[in-house]
Amino acid sequence: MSDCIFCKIAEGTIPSKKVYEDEKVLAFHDINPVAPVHVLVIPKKHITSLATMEKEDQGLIGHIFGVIHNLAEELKLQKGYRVVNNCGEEGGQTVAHLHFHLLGGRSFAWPPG
Ligand code: DGP
Repeated sequence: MSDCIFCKIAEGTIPSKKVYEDEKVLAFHDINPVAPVHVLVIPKKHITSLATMEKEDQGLIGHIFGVIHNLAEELKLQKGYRVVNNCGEEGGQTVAHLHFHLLGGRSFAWPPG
């Protein structure tokens, strides 16, 4: 999608601080971190949200969770971490390209605000 900021990050036309990349997935530091570790993990393919994903994307999303598992180990989050997906307007999604927040390095409260 030509006007999607995360597509531009995925193709490298907007810079990011990458922590992982493969053929299908990119992980990079959030520009506005809310925890000592705050990484965004995205599919390179444009998927607007979990609400609009296709059945064919299920394997890709499973792969993303494998990447998150590995990143949590590499980033030494053995005390625990949180994975967040904000979906749609009421879910608090501000960028319309599927992404998962990997948050760690501090304790988190529940329920979220
Ligand atoms: P969400 O509210 O779940 O849609 O989160 C979007 C996140 O994306 C938010 O934490 C800030 C981050 N973000 C927005 N624009 C950029 C950018 O240009 N670069 C990076 N690294 N992060 C961005």
